[in-house]
Amino acid sequence: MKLLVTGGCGFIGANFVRLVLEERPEVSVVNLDKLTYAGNLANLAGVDETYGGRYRFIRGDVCDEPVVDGLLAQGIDAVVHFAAESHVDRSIEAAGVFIDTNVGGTRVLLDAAQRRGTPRFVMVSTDEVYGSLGPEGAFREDMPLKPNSPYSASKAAADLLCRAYCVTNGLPVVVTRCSNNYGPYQFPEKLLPLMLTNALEGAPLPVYGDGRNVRDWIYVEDHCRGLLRVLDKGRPGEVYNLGGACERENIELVGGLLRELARQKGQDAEDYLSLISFVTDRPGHDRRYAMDFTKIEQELGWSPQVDLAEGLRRLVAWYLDHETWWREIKSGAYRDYYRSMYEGR
Ligand code: NAD
Ligand code: TDX
Repeated sequence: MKLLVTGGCGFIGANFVRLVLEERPEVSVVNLDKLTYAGNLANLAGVDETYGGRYRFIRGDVCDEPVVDGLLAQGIDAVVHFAAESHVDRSIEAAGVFIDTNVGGTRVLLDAAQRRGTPRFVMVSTDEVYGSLGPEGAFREDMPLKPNSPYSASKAAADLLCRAYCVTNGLPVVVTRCSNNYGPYQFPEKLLPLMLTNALEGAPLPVYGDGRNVRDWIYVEDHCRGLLRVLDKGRPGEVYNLGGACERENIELVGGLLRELARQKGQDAEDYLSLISFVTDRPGHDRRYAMDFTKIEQELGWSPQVDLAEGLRRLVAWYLDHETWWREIKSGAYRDYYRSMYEGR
């Protein structure tokens, strides 16, 4: 089986590529990634050597029609589409690239898949398309989409384009909507790796608003295993919610993270907790997300396996063990390296 993974050099994509190559010897992966600020070849370090013949990296843009069409013309059995601009705060500052990549890029992929008869297409969407919940209840797949940020609006547009191509053209697309991921290789602009690496640097930990916004947290490996399940058995035209069954207020989550960090470092948690600083809220900040993932549980037999305590243990251990990885990102050294590596290509 030959998979086209888009955005495989990002956080979830890299975890997915590693999992597939490790557990599916019959699968080969073509990874199309533009290497934006969030794409990092170091996320797949060692993969070429370990899985040599089964992995190919192509630096390219999902918005580039000839490149995408050329790849799908080579006979791809399934597309797993991760590539996106993924950070809500950046979308508030500048929405253009979110529309270009998340909406335009998805359209390019769908058209090429249609033209080339690609038999399977998994669209990796997000819980943020549903908008914000009150204190009770959870998102279900049949709820209306009410995105509140330019990021979530662009993901909702892409998600609905998938639906339209399936209904109108019969393209076999399956959409997944997952909650907040955490784990190895997450870019340190997102809440948990930002707090963790700032704490290690002794820098302030900016908690937005009152810190009581609620997210549902899922360990990235659980998400990737769910995506594999959907790839194998998801029904075309269907949407599947995935979640971690782990709702936490941000301030509680950050406290848990810092206590775990202190434990692993043999330090006083107060040294880290004292770095927390409440800052101006994110505009349009969704108050609460929670997922009802009964459908994928019942239909495909998937449920999350890693609880928060275990996930935070793994997370902290990984970042402590991969200090060079995150320090290079924070220093900007890796951007300079790519610029020189790909200059003129
Ligand atoms: P990320 O920002 O870490 O990685 C995105 C990757 O896409 C990078 O490698 C980047 O170089 C690549 N990319 C961006 N624009 C591209 C383009 N035009 N052409 C080719 N490649 C391009 O993102 P992530 O957190 O790994 O998220 C991956 C996907 O999962 C996204 O679609 C996101 O919306 C979705 N998602 C993320 C979460 C989460 O908690 N992080 C939750 C649910 C869904
Ligand atoms: O510095 C911060 N301080 C803070 O309080 C940051 C970066 C975030 N926050 C808050 C905002 C959110 O309530 O923490 C929560 C999580 O924020 P992010 O890590 O930015 O994630 P979120 O906005 O919830 O979106 C994430 O989950 C869904 C991913 O970035 C998306 O790509 C995914 O679709």
